[in-house]
Amino acid sequence: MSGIFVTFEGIEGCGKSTQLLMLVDWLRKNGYETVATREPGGTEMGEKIRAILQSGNRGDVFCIRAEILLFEASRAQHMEEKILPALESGKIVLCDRFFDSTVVYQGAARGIDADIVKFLNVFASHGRSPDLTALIDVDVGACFKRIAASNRRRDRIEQEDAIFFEKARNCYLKLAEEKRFFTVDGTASAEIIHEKIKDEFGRRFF
Ligand code: T5A
Repeated sequence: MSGIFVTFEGIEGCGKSTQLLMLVDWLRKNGYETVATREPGGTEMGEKIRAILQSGNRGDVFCIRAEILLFEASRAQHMEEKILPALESGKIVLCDRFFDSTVVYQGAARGIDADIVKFLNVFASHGRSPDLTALIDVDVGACFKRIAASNRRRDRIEQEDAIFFEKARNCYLKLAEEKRFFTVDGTASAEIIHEKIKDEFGRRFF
């Protein structure tokens, strides 16, 4: 039996982690075996790669080819060790970011050729795409305010400027024309967004 693979995407601070947790909670309460995970990370190796990717500051010597390969290395391990086995055993997998983040951040925002990004994404993901991707859309200014309000250190990528995140957001909105996506206005309350995602999930899979 094949499980269901759902990913959550959006620029920093859009509220995707909040929504993922709310959906996990709802699914588990309704008796569905659900795995919650994230990228980069999700495995022991992936979490070490995540620490490398997020440490340091914007502008540190960190070549973009090395950066994309680290995201893909984390993904390859994640697919093989955690996501594919869970899907093969019929579970629902909810993942905070997946290969659309690479299209958006390393492709559109950093400028790596789209065909190279696509090739690496297919290779690392074993050609498995999400069944549904929830895009939580919030404008860059509002996201910056949320991050500032959270009072935590901005990681290396979060230190990028508004132009970088505008490119990322525009690319997300373009990607979201695909049927796989469900776009929701992330400026509504967390409860309203959750209702919408839950309805869409039910409509597609139940
Ligand atoms: N990356 C990742 C790449 O460059 N390439 C890749 O291939 C991949 C996989 C990962 C970083 O790596 C990059 C992108 C990222 O820079 P991450 O762990 O996903 O980072 O971190 P962020 O995107 O920065 O995620 P955050 O956890 O900071 O933000 P979320 O998940 O968008 O938002 P969340 O839910 O934590 O909420 C942020 C704040 O907003 C509030 C929350 O309480 C919190 O304070 N909030 C709301 N406020 C008002 N209204 C709502 N509806 C709200 N929902 C949440």
